[in-house]
Formats: sequence, C-alpha cells, structure tokens
Amino acid sequence: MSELVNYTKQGEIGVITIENPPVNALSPGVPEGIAAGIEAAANDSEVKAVVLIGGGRTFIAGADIKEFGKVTSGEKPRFSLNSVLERIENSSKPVVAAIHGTAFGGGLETAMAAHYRVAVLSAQVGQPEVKLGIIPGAGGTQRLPRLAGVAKAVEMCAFGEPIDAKTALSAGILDKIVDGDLLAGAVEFAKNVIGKPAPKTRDRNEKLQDAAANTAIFALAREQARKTRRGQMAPLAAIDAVEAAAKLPFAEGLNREAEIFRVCLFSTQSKALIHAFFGERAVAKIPDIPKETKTYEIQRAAVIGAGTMGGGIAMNYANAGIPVIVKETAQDALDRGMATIRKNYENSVKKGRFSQGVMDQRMALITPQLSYDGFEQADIIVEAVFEGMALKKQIFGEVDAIAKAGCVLASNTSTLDIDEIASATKRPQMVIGHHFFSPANVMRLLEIVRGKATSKEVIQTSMQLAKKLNKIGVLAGNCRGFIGNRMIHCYGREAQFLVEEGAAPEQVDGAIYEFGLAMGPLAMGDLAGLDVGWRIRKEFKHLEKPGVRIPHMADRLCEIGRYGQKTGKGWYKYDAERKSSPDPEVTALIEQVAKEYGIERRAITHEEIIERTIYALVNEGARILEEGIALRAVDIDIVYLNGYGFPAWRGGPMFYADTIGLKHVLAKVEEFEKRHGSDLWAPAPLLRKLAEAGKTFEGWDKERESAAGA
Ligand code: T1G
Repeated sequence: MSELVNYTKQGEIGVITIENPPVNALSPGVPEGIAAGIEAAANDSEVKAVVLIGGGRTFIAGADIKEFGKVTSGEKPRFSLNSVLERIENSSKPVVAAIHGTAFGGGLETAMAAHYRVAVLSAQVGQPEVKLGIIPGAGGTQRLPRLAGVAKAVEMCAFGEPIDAKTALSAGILDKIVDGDLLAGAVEFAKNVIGKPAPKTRDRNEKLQDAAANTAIFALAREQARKTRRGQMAPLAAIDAVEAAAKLPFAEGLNREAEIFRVCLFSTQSKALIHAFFGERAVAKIPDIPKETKTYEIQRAAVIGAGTMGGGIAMNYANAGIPVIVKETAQDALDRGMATIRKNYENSVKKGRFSQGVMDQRMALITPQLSYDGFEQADIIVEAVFEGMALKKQIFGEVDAIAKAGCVLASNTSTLDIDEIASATKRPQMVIGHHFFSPANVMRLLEIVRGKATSKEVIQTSMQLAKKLNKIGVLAGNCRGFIGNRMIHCYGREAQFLVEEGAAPEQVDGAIYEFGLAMGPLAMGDLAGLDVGWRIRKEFKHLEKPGVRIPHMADRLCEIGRYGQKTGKGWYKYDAERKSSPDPEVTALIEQVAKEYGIERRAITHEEIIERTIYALVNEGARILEEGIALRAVDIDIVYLNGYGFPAWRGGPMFYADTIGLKHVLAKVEEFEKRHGSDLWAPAPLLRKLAEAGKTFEGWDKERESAAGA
C-alpha cells in the first residue's frame, strides 16, 4: 500500500481505506495504493469481496486539483486514473464503494468503477469538474449514463451540481443507503454479494436508450448551457462527452472523453476557474494573524438600519441561526424593512429553496424594534444606515456607551473611513468594516475592512464569522472604497467617458455583457440607483482635484430626476416590467453635454470599451496591491468574482490581465495616459515593474507567499 491507503481484512472481506486528509483527493500515491489493495485482495484466497472506503470526513472528493498545474506546465501525469479504475472493474472479486461526505469528480468515477455503491444518507455525489473548466476525465461521462441514464448524466456532468444520496439511489447510482456505521453496513453488503455476478458498469448499456431519444436531451442541454453558463466551454464539452457514451462503444467513448478533457484542461478558462477555486480559500489566510488567534463568540447580533442592506444583513444572521435585533428610528421604516425580509423568504419558499417551517424559524430569530433594548447583550452590532459620516459617527458614539466589552462594532459602509468612524468610540480596537454587497442576503462577498486600531482578535472573529454567514471574507485596508468600490469607481468613470466620447450606452453595456459580466456598468447604475453615487459624489465634492476630467452624465441624469429603474428612467427608459430600452432623450442629453464640454465625439470600438474599462480596474488594482490595501492579487480577483459579477472563467481582473500579458496592458495604459492625462491613467508602478520584468500578478503573489513562508 502506501501511507495514504491501507489494506485490512474483516474475515473474508478486504477493506481498502484511503487516508489522505482533508478530502481524500486522488493525490500521487492514492491511486497506486488503491491498485495495490485490489491486487492484495486478488492474491488472498481468503478474501471473497472488497470494500473501498474513505477515512476521515469523506470518500474521495476528486483528483488532486493541485496536480493539474504540473500537467499543464508539461509534466507527464504519473499514472492514468483510468488504468486503476479498470483494475477495480476487472477485479474477479466484487468491489463495493462505501460513500460518506462528498464523492465528487474522480471520487464518483472511482465509485462507479466498483461493482456496487453504498452510502450514508448524508452523502453527496457529483461531477463538479465543469466548475473548474474541465470535464470528468476518468470515465465519469461514460459510466454515469450507464448507471443513471443519459438525461441525469448530462445534467450532472454539464452543470456540475451534486445530488444527495436519496436522489442517487433512485437514479441507479447507488445500490443501497446504509443506516448506522458505514463500514459495517458496507461489509455486510459485500458479504451478501459474494459469489454473485459482479456487474461491470462499462457493460451496462440498458440505460443508454436509442439515439432519437437522446437527441432531444442533448439539444435541450446545449440550449440550457448556452443560457445559464454563457461563455463557458466546459459544460458544452461535457455534453459532447456524454453524447459519445451514447453513440460509441465504451473504449472509444473513453478515448473521446480523454481528448475532450485534455482540450479543456489546457484552456485558459480552466486555469482561470482553478485560480478562483484556490483563491476563494487563499483569502482566508492573513499573514500577520496566526491561525490560533483568539476569537469572540458571536451568538447574538444587532443590526442598525432596516433598509435594503440592513434587512439583508439581518437575514444572513438569521440564516446562520444567530438571533438578531433589527433597529430602526421610525415604525414605518421598520415595517417596510420587515416586509421586505418576509417577502424575500416567501420567494425562497415558493422556489422550493426551503420549507415554510424553516422560514418561520428564521423569521422568529429576527426581532424588529425602535430602541436599543438588548443591544447590551449583543456580541456584534452592525451599523447599516445612510452613507453619511456624521450619522455613522453619531451611531457609533451611541452604541459605544451601550455595548458590552468584547462586542464587535462593525460598519457596513461601502466607502467611508473606518478610522474616522472608530474615532467616535472609546474602543477603536473593536471597530471594523463589514461591507456586504447588495443584495446582502445573496451576494457571497464580504469585504472586511481593518482600521489602524482594529485588533487581530476582531479581524480573526470577522474572518470566521464570514464562513458562518456563508460569505467569502476578503480583508481590505482602509482607504476610500477599500478594494471593490475604489476600483469600480475607475471602471464606471471610463464607461461614462466612453459615452461622452461617442459610444451609445447600450454599446458600452453590450460590450461588457459580451465580455461576460452579468450586467454593464450603466445598466448596473440604473439598477442600484444613480442617486446613490450622486449623493456620495456630493459628500466628496471637496476632494475632487481641480482640472482633472470628471464624468458629467450621471449627475445630469440625476438633476432631471432620472435615477434609474426606481424612477422608470435613467440611462435607459423602463417599461412596467422594468425592461430597458434606449431613450432618445438621453442621446440628446449626451450630445448636449459633449458639446458643452467640447468633447469631440467619434466612433468607439468594442475593443476600446473593454480595454478602457477593464484595464482601469487592473491599473487601480495594481495600486491597491502596492499600498497593501489588498493582501494579494487573487484577493482582488475574488472580490470581483463574488461582488461584481466578473466572469469566473476569466479568473478576475488581475488574472485576466495576466492572460492578456502585462506588457500589452501596460502599453495600452500608457496610450490612454497620453490621450487622457496622467491623473487618470498614469501606469501603476507595480504594473510597470511586472510588465517590464515579463512577470504576472499571479507570480507576484507566489513570490510574496514564498518570501513570507521563508
Ligand atoms: N484537490 C486538491 N485540494 C483540494 C481538493 C481537491 N480536489 N478539494 C479540496 N481541496 C483542499 C482545499 O483547497 C482546502 O485546502 C482543503 O482541501 C479543504 O477544502 C479525475 C479531473 C470537497 C466540498 O472539484 O468542492 O476529480 O485551503 O475548504 O468546505 O475526472 O473542497 O485547507 O489548504 O473546500 O469542507 C473534482 C473540490 C476535481 C471538489 C469540501 N472535485 N472540492 O469542502 O473544504 S477534478 C472537486 C470541494 C476531478 C476527475 C476530475 C470542497 C469539498 P486548504 P474546503 P470544505
């Protein structure tokens, strides 16, 4: 065996146990150990059947994703998983896979090469490879249709969602659900199949149906993939592979799958999605805060403000089972806030996300009130009021006098100075930014903003609380706009400049939608409300540098009451169903504004729209890195993937710049600097440094990580 796989016997049943924590990935040594276990069982005349089981918290959760980078940089894979799976399938003694936790990817493929599969009720099985921009590469697209039928196989392989054990049983993937101890149940099952035929999944063709029946399945899946996975290649590739299973003999289908897998593995989309996968986990690592830093127990919460954000934030706590007070200053505002929370939950119940009982439980955890009663027992108080410094400081002064020692004081501010807010309290070390993204109960990103005085315990508590609230917490330094909004400011500025210079609003939004974002910046402004930005600009008017070009259109739209969807018109006009269409009034206003400011209008290309908006993000991102506002380039990517709808298959703005090549990005930034001035486009020194050294942002992260580790 290997130290990652051990082989024992229980009477006439051989037991192969994988011990490769934390998720029993098929890292080098694991497949070889499984093969050796099958060999040992075959050579032991006492053994009549075999159980394959995962040690620790799960069955095999897939191939070791860290190994893919080695393969794509030229290393030859050390073994083919297919050959190991073939040995399992060809074993003369029946092999029973015993599943708990998550049998994902290569894990499910390994289980399907066994002759039987049993699982505990809480187990999940799935082929999530498309979420990494690849497809199942070890027979998943060939064996799954043979066990579960073509339609189920296409759904699981193309969309990557796991299914629970009950669904897997009824689909034919599992043979039995084991109550009680999994190993004991699996050994019992194995004893009952001794001497019975050990069905090879590869030979089970009865569920493959005929071509005609399948044609419709594949056509529908392709149409759905194009709609719900817009721009992504792996879902369509997975459908091709399953189609091969329905058309070709197993061996040929396996070869076809391998060809398709290889194309996907070497694609930029896969590299981007794998970057995002590890990035989501990397952001939790804070270099100057040791893992064992003490944290505060968060068992009771209080939110100030029941508006869109406050209500959503309160829902996050209720969803995590944490009782939460919601305080407003006026009954009608409180009632409106609670009505919105109720409606959100009712929508989820209607969509079958959870039962009415769960909704009632969550609603019962939320206590609406107009006073500070109970705030003295709160472990965390989150301020989520109007984005004005004076009001925030007043509130922090009030709660400072009420909150117990050890209560975390968080602000949901999206741009304001955390240190100034903290100065309104006698406990700045307990003050931190918890910037949620609208809708707060949906968007996974939580920007955690550390002030100068914020304690390590409060930061560590916030990082752990993010996980409990099912958020991805990214630590940001304190500056105007932190990471996300500081960069989006440059991106939105360029979008408006492009409109003033000649591009129609729908041309700007269309180019960015095609690039892969869910919505263009102007439509996004109409959705959020143009008056929000208008108010912030007025708050910061005094900071505007004289002589530096600023966009005018959004202010001009607000001045004539065009706030966006909420007023039925903004950049676009909206019908009763909020469907947008270009508005000639806006076109006329744009031309008038351009004339007033002497802006020469011209034809703008799709390419310039993407470069001016996305490279504005990248250039500002490079500054944010230099200033230490973001710990890593991948942190910036994770902010954009989870807070701004940047397409994950492009990896995020910084990763995308790497794929374009920083030399080219720098050249374009220098060109924009010449045309639009250094105040807006001076290349960030870090961008220049990396570009001129032929390096990447990803490489910069790695260098700093190894220097820190050294
Ligand atoms: N490979 C390498 N490392 C992995 C890993 C994997 N497959 N899965 C998790 N990790 C690391 C993760 O980075 C983290 O590391 C730690 O384990 C705990 O993970 C051949 C080609 C299983 C649901 O896509 O979905 O099989 O940060 O924090 O929340 O056809 O991990 O501690 O250093 O996520 O309990 C298919 C990916 C691969 C599953 C557990 N499989 N993993 O969630 O823990 S491709 C997947 C997950 C494949 C075959 C193809 C989740 C999880 P660190 P975690 P968790």
